[in-house]
Amino acid sequence: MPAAAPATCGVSSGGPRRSGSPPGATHRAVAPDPTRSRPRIGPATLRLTARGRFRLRSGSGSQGGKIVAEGGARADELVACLAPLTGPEIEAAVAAARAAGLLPPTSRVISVSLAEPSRAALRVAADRPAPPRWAEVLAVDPVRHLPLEVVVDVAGAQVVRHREIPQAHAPVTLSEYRDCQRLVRADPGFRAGLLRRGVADPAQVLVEPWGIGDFEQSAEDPRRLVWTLSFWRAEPLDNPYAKPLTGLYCLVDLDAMAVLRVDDLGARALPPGRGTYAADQLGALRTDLRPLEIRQPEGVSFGLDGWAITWQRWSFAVGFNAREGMVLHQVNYRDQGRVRPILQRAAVSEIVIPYADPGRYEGWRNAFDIGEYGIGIMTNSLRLGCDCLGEIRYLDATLADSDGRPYRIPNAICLHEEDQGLLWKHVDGELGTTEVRRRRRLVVSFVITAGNYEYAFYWSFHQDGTIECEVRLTGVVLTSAWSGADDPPHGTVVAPGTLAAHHQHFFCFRLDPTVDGPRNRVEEVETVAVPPGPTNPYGNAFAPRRRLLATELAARRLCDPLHGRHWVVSNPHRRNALGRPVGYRLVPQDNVVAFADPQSSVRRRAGFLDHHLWVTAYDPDQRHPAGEFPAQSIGGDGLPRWARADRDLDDAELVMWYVVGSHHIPRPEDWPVMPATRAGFRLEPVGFFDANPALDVAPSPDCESRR
Ligand SMILES: [Cu+2]
Repeated sequence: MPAAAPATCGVSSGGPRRSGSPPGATHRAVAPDPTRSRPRIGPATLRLTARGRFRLRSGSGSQGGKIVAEGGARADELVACLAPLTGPEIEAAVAAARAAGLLPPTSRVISVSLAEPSRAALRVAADRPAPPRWAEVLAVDPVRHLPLEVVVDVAGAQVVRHREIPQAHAPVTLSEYRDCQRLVRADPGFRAGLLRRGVADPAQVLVEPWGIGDFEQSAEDPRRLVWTLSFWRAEPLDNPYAKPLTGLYCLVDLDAMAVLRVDDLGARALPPGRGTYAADQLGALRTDLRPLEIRQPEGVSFGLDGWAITWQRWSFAVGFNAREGMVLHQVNYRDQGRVRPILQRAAVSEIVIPYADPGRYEGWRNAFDIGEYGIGIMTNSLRLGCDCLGEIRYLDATLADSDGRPYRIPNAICLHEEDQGLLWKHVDGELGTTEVRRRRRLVVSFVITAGNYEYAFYWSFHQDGTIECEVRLTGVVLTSAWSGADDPPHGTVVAPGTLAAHHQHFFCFRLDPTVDGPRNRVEEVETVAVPPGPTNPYGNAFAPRRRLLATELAARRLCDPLHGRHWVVSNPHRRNALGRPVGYRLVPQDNVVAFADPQSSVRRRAGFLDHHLWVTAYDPDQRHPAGEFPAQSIGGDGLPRWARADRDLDDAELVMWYVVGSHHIPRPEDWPVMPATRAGFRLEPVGFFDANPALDVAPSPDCESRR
């Protein structure tokens, strides 16, 4: 949305913190032992300079050093530019917007986020100050039914620009979600429906407001509508999804905060179970597991300063906003003293869950968790439990509530290292030697709760140059009461009287590649068999086939695992020691097509589901694959619209959009809480290095190579 790139950039209110004072708490499995001295992997630290800027200094190992961004800019300053807004910055931005009369008293704040500098603005020369910090205040005027956007220069408390956005429906705010729940519980018509189902106490009813999409409303209707599903805790500690109050629905006007209609399609018998999964409710638990400790007696091997992270040869910055949750910025790899950029930015940018039940209201269940709500606001505080193990550092997130006041999510982002088995190995039988290296990875993660579901996002950095993105899906499946056949066509009976509809989870990741520089190209690579003949006399030959994705329409692609299809993003201006362009490849893992009809509401509104890969020319205004405001959209916006421009992609600033589908035909084992399943992709170097970049990983001290 920042249309004009900031011209210059002075940072510092809200920049990274001083080294040695990580912003979150530390969870230690084992206290560090300062008396032991093993070679460290070499964290680097950022120091606050007298000018209020940040300079990277080497850690105790040999791998620290100043980060240099593409174009020679000071990456440490740029990292500070990209840090999320602080509480005081949020307050200052909202105050400036109010003082300018741009936030009416009745307005509700949706989010206050950093207006990120464009790529052009970040390519500042080393001798120029970094871009200014701008805040983007997004609010809704419920009286005029309009989203409002105000961009504020934080340091100067000046409004840079503002706009009203007609014909758009703003996402649901946190307070609206809760107000809607209270409103429905208090509604006489809803209460009458509860009584018809034997439910006397509305306080024990879970009401879930769902986006209404383009159902029940004309495109011209500016009101913000949701509809509600409801579930009952028969006992205070029960799993509410065990008793779905199927057939009872409310239509709510969020702007007026009024129930428009209660539809009771008739009560269905409630399932008998309680869906219990809490440890203190289950009775006897297993007692045959002995302790398994993750010990890092000398502490972590990564460097963390504010939002800047270094580990092994990697450096990057973490951001956070209300819509996308965690964002990665400026992912670089230091290779033989040279800092080489790989990604400018990476984040999940939309999540859509189409459900397959064609019932009267069940067919409306098409959640857009990012565009309709925002997953930053759904982010868990990881203070409790064991989401990560070992020596952990946390980062807190700061967001704005519906009144524009900052609030904190303590321990929103988790950083930790993991041993991941074998990195590489070879036994030379003739020499009798064994060389083996353990694989360690740095994992940066956050977890959200989206109603019944949990999504845990893990970005992992490996010693061999691989970047891995994994989503783990867990939580509770969405249920309906069911009294029909045992083998329903659109779902699975997961417990007596409990139907979990078939559905799919789609995650659209936005990746801004900068492989060894800003201008890249993308090729599709798949393997084909060579026809038998004079050049293939034994019929055994096969070979990869490369095809340049030269324009946006040509770059809309589906996965094809049967031919090993993947996509290589490369820099035609940089070659490796073998004379080939340096590159990274996007390697799909399990994926699936969307099964909803192409003309269905969800397919029209989430047009990006038509393809697994999209590549577009970089445009800082093109940020969200289903458009800026997918709530109640009629479709057509976002990637399908942008790609119609069919811009040239060869040797250009690019954005890659990768859509991962997780197909979910529920099974009884998914009840009452689902074992985590996985979806994701990898980014692997392909000719980016001249040889295995992990050759210099030292053998583990306890596993020395032996002759
Ligand atoms: Cu699922």
